Amino acid sequence: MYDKNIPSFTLLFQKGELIMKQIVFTFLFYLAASFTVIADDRPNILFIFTDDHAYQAISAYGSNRNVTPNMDRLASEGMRFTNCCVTNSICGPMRAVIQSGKYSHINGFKTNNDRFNINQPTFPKMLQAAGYQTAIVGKWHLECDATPGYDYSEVLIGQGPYYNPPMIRNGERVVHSGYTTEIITELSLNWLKNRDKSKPFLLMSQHKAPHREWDPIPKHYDKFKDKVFPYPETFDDIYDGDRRAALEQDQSIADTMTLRDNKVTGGPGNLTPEQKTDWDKMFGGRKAEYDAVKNDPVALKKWKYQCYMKDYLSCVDAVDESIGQLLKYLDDEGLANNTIVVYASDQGFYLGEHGWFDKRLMYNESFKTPLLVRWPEKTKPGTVNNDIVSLIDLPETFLEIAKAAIPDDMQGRSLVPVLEGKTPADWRKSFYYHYYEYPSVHMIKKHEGVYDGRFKLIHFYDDIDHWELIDLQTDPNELKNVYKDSKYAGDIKRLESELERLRTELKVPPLEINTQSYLFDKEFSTQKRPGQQQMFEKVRKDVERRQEVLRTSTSRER
Ligand SMILES: [Ca+2]
Repeated sequence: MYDKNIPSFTLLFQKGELIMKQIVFTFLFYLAASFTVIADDRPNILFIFTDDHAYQAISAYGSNRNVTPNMDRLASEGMRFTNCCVTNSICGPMRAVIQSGKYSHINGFKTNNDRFNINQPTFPKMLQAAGYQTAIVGKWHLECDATPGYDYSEVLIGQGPYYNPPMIRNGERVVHSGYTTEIITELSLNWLKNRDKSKPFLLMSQHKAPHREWDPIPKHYDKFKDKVFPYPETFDDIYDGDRRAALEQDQSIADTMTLRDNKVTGGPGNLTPEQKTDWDKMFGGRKAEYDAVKNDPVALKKWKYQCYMKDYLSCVDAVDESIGQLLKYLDDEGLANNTIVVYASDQGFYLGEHGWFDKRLMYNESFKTPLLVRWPEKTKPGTVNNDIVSLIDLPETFLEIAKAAIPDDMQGRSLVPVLEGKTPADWRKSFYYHYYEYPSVHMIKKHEGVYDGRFKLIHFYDDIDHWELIDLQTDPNELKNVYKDSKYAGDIKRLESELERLRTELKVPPLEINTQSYLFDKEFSTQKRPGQQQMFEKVRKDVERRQEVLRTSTSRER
């Protein structure tokens, strides 16, 4: 390529120029490359997740029991969703849904007794491959030790305790001392401070709180210790109106809530002497209070509820404080504008509605969950969204935000247009639900159902074959099954075919009905369900008593 006639010194000069050009090009290339990294302005994702946090316990959702200034801040600076549904109202399975973007029957984690197969595709793995720095801190609860997809993980073991939690940090066991909510906050902040600042991040900061048994610390408990909480409208529900599963549950404040739940006996087994002193200061008086009401069922139920609210809301208070600290970090570091902050709970919870605690059912308090999203660059502050959305939409939302490909077999839908205030015209108008864990703790029957914004058609199956239709327009508290009311025949037909359409679309296999099933009211036998005698016996006694209340109330009406 060089002219043979050119004198050698000229050739040398040309060669030198070429080398120089190469050096300059290489320098510019690396400069450009490093500039590309610096200029990776894809938004950060801060996902703050809790366990069993009822929307009724957030002031932005109208709580009449507590105030949550930092959650409210997310609502006033972002979007509050009023209609966020869960696919299966229980802890581990909902976490698996978020990891995989798929319903329980596809991702394989249907009940808390299952294990999540972590080898399947998950959205954090995809974000990591797309150049995000990924971290998870706190409750994992997928019953598998490995956490692939995360550059950093420090997770609780199983449910994890409220105090002094052992955790698994990148595969190694470590033990912390202190209050778990505060430890999770501190670990989250530490990771944020020490992260690789050249990459956008995903941080999942996942609390154990406010899961049962609702163990607070004095700093938060003192705020509530003398408060008297209002009772929900349905506190004294007697489960009439043809609601079999409601009648036959084992999650009532009256019958199921334990003395440990109410801090009369027991407590965390791993407290330091100082923590034990604080604990006794908080709860030393509970035994005498209990003794004063224990022989009066009406007074006892109310007292248990008051204890429950004090303890539960103290745990929520600690979470709210945690959110405040994380938001402050984003403010201080100038990250608030380019970080999408999502707050959600793995499902809703009963705070005395229907006389219950816990979750699992397709009724509103456990089927709906809080969802607050702040995204300053896209979402108008203070907006309220009523579309039917779900936690199953989050993985696709995060992938779209990260400009990563969304796999075809994920079963939610990205919320990005919704967050931009432009809900697509073909957004879902109905939603499929399925709960599987029975017989098990709380004895909530297996059920599936469809929700269309006004109605819920629910099929309880396994040891019963019971259908319910709830008309939320006339019955917002869900106290009456109108399935047998002929005036709804057309609605039932429409909802049945919608249920079938969704089952097909979502690839739901035929219902697994236990062939060794028993009929609750005909043959209450424990022999066909070995190993669960005690649970069945307890529920049988509770149900007999409830049926007596029902008979008495019906005869009074006559
Ligand atoms: Ca939960």
